[in-house]
Amino acid sequence: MKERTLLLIKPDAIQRGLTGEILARFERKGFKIIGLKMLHVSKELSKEHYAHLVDKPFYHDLEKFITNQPIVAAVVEGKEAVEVTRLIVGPTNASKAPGGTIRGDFSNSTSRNVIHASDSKETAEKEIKRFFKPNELFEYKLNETFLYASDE
Ligand code: IDP
Ligand code: MG
Repeated sequence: MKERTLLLIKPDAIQRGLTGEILARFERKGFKIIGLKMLHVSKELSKEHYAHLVDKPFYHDLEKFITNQPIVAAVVEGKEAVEVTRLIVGPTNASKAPGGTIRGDFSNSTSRNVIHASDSKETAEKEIKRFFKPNELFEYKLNETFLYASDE
């Protein structure tokens, strides 16, 4: 059940020097990083990515926050990547996120919750295309027999 999903390390995490720590958690779990880059999010890209939130009262702050400083975007691949990365990330309101999750360990806020992860397989496909061109994604071999059995 190999899947791909999109992660965005948000400006608050970059500013706080958490980029390496956050990426390390996905590597240690056994995910393969197949795309990685730093970029500035434009207002247009923000409106597309957060289309489900543009009418919310907090959208103006969210857009300002996400477009003001660079982010790091990553595509990770592995078993049940969409669901498992959401578990590693934790719930949106980081104040209520359990310890051991990224949001639980590094944030006490909903609006500055350090990371984005796609919320479904369909969203992941769209979001990966939104942030990465095909030639920015890399195929390479890892010896996955150390991660899980071939029938898992
Ligand atoms: P998610 O990031 O856990 O998928 P979404 O509901 O998709 O959560 O919201 C996207 C982002 O918008 C959140 O991560 C957070 O930064 C921001 N956001 C969502 N709800 C609120 C809110 O009630 N107040 C402030 N910011 C919010
Ligand atoms: Mg979301």
